[in-house]
Amino acid sequence: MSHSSHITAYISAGANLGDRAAALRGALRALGEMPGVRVAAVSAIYETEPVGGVTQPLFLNLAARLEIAVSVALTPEALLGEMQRIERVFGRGREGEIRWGPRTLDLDLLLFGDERRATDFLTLPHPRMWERAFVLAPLREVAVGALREKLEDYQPRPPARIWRESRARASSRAKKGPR
Ligand code: A4P
Ligand code: MG
Repeated sequence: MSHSSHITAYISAGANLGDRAAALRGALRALGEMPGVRVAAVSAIYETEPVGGVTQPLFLNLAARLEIAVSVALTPEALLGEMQRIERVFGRGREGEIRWGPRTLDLDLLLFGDERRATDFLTLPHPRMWERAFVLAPLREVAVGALREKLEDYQPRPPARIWRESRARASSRAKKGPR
């Protein structure tokens, strides 16, 4: 139970082409298969309006908390490299992508412990995470510790209040919960 035995990292995942939910699930599975990486918590899937000006289909977005064993000495750069490999696996054979345009899978590394980076390859914390409801709403569900406190009072502001939960998740909740 020692808090020093693992590093907590947060990722966000988005998809708006193809079988979006399958890409998100596949990405989580692939991350969980990395040595020393445990997918400790996964948010609901949110269906969100595209942000960034390009006319494109709705996204599915989720966030996850990862626990990374200190013993494997995984660097944030190595984790992002693996995330990009996973993106390529799920993007294979799809049409070319434009920045902020449609994609079969986009994985962003939001936070990796207290690490800070400011390179083109990797910026930590993720520079745009605090502006984006499609990141913060799911992140709020999986955050622990100081991040959880920081997000506790987070309320999406218009025009960011634009998501709804995916139908699949909403109906599984409806089954479990009271009417
Ligand atoms: N990079 C640097 N820091 C990071 C980091 N912390 N995590 C570099 C991930 N990547 C990081 O990323 C572009 C470059 O950022 C890479 O070379 C990487 O090394 P990319 O994923 O290849 O390209 P992108 O996603 O098209 O660009 P960008 O700037 O990352 O876009 P965003 O910010 O990811 O936004 N609307 C909704 N509703 N939902 C979405 O998920 N996503 C985007 C993409 C736009 N609008 C959206 C959504
Ligand atoms: Mg990205």
